[in-house]
Amino acid sequence: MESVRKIIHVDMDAFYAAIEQRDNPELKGRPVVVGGSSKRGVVATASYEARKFGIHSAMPSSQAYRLCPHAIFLKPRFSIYRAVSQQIMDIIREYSELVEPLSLDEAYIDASENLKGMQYASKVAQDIRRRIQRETQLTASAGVAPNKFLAKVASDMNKPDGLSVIVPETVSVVLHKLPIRKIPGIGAVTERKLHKLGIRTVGDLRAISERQLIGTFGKMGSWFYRIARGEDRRAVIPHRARKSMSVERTFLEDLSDKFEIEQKLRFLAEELEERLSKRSLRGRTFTLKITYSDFEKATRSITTENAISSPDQFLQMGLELLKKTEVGNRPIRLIGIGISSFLGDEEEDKGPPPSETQLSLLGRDRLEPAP
Ligand code: TTP
Ligand code: MG
Repeated sequence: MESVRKIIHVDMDAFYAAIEQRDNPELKGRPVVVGGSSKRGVVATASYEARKFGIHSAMPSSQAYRLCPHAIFLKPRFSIYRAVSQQIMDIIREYSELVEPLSLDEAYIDASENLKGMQYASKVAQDIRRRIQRETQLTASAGVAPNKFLAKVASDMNKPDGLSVIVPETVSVVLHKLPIRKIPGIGAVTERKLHKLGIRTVGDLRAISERQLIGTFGKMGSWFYRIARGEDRRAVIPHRARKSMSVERTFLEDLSDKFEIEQKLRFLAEELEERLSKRSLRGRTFTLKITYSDFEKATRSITTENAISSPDQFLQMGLELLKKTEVGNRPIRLIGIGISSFLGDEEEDKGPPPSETQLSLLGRDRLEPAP
């Protein structure tokens, strides 16, 4: 028989807002909203005091303002959040070699064989929570269970500053009323589809036969069948922090026209900015990559003092670097651009404040692979 795994999911409470409250004591106990402040901005997160007014992540800032005009609205300070994230992940990594960060503020830990030789995963989780609190003055919630899905459900059960444990005996009770949206792999589209079938909770899902689920959802159906029973065999996959981010295009036909190449670059610039802002990443090195039609490659890069972060900047630098290649005289089959030298932990962020589009794109970093 396969031995039972011990998985912990750690998730910081109101992460961005809690950091702002920590760093400015006047904000403690008050409704704080972090996000885009202008008309088109969205809420990244809200303190628990602000959530009482119905404010939540991804809500337009204008709506948040209507719900609670006396809330304090703040712009995000990404470099600080990244530094705190690093601190938390460093603490967690003292407990296990198998740590999988999901975003800046959450991670899965396989504590089956933890580095401290602790017998109980709940003890590991409590220890981690206590150390995070002591070393960052911030609270984390944690869930302990035999798999990733249940551990994540558990960490949500006792928020903020709580710990929950799900054991095999309590699985069906816990899952019964859970909204299907909490199932990994169920986004807005599948949720709507399931709602139309009258399926709103995991309990509802559990009442459907495996055959029927597979008939309707294909492979995903058998995943739903198992997850509805609290079964999830996904491994905790440790991965190191990303060092660069890039986008590229290979063309169906080789390109030599400068104007066409500039158009491609324009698209790539937008795409790169979107990807970077989704992950709250900003860096100082811009790289252009070219593959000529004979497969010879060329890369050119520029490093600046401040963050290079708008599509316009990417385009300008891309065009500048193109002049240093043979593009125009020699056809190319691929073009790519990327950003590296991310603004780091200790390093003070001297760049411009994030642009409006970045704020409106504030998405969560979902690193979890689709099941
Ligand atoms: P979450 O862990 O989802 O939220 P939270 O930590 O603010 O609150 P809690 O866990 O106590 O419910 O996300 C972590 C951070 O990621 C959050 O502080 C801000 C950012 N974020 C966004 O920028 N946009 C989003 O839509 C979400 C959900 C989070
Ligand atoms: Mg959180």
